[in-house]
Amino acid sequence: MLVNVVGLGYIGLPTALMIANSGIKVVGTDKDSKKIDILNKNEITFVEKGISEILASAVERGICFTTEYVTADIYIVAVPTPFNKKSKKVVADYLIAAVKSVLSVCQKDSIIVVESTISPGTIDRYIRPMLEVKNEKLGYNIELAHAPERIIPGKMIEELCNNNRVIGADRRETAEKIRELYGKFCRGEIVLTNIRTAEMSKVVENTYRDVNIAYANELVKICNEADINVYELIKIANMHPRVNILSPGPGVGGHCISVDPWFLVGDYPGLANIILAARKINDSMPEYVLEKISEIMEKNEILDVSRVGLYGLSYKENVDDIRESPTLQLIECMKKHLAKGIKVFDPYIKKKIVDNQYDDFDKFLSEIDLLVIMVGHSHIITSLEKISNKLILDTKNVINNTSAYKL
Ligand code: SAJ
Repeated sequence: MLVNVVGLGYIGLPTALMIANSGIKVVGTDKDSKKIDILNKNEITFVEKGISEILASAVERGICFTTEYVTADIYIVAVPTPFNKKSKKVVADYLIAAVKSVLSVCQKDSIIVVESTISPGTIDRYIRPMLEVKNEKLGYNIELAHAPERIIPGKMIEELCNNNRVIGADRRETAEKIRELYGKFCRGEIVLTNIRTAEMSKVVENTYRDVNIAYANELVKICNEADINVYELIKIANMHPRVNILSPGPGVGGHCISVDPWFLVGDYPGLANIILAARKINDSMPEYVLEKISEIMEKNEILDVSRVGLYGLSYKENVDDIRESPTLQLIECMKKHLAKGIKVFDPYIKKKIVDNQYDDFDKFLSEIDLLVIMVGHSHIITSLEKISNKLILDTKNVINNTSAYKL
């Protein structure tokens, strides 16, 4: 059997490597030739625990990386599916283009598995009609399946092996074949359903988390008004056997949780009310941090915003992914207020993304009076001595310094 994994990003690459390591022949395809060059030098394209090791062993087992699509038995398509910020709907262009390319090379009875996150109904709307044309025209029997990923950056490999997953397909037999493939590396339970339910399950799971984070973020605002320590409150509430409140923070980033709920809002505008409210609360958090910064500056007579440093640019701890990052949202917000000069440091981001971005932590610290922890990278937790004499706003509640301001 040959599997062609299309799209070698955060999901496609680890998936391709796991399948190759299970002994199946895999070709990884990506249209980005620079990425392919890097992978062909056996180097990784993003930071993730354990990925170098599984890349090395997959290479030993013969995985190939190319910009070409190949004739295979099963295709796994894991290309980006951005969303249109205005219409709040999924942009399926990359997915459509990838499937079109697959259809130009695939054989009679191939199965195309879509892993990319999509809004419910996307496969029926855009992908199924393309297949039907090909099947009818050539007498082919190409089948579709949807196997949305659930892995969390920072623990991708572990979760690829252990998470339960869902596979949606039109025919039970097709779903069974895909279950067999994923079962080669996934020890979790793999349930089978139809394509629409599989599409919806992914979006619903991420929306569930967004709504729960929004609840924590709303609580922080209420507690600040009520003069109650939100962290102590959450700890107490979570002692209840059926309560599990998440942690407030400077906003919700990443390409999933901050995006997927919009698919439901976009498709069901009159119905997705809690979901929309949650999105608005989470999107308001970078501005809330900005207000806090301004209060602290005033209280401590810091007159110049260039004496303030944001720690962390990635969307969350210990990853180098900056998509929809709260820090970037905060910087955008500052631009609206015409405030310039805030300094930024992230140990995971070497490439220059924003103005006044430092690559040397000590230099960064020496040039600021107020340190704002936006991301709780392990690095900051092991640098406590270096920041002990700093004024700190810890938006992630990661340090145990009682004099630090919290959200
Ligand atoms: N966050 C909070 N408070 C919390 C938890 C998270 O503010 O208590 C923030 C994070 O700092 C980050 C954002 O939310 O900015 C999202 O981080 P995350 O760790 O909750 O999730 P992701 O985006 O890294 O991964 C999610 C996961 N989905 C769920 O947990 C339901 C993952 O399983 C999915 O595979 C992934 O989205 C995806 O690709 O869809």
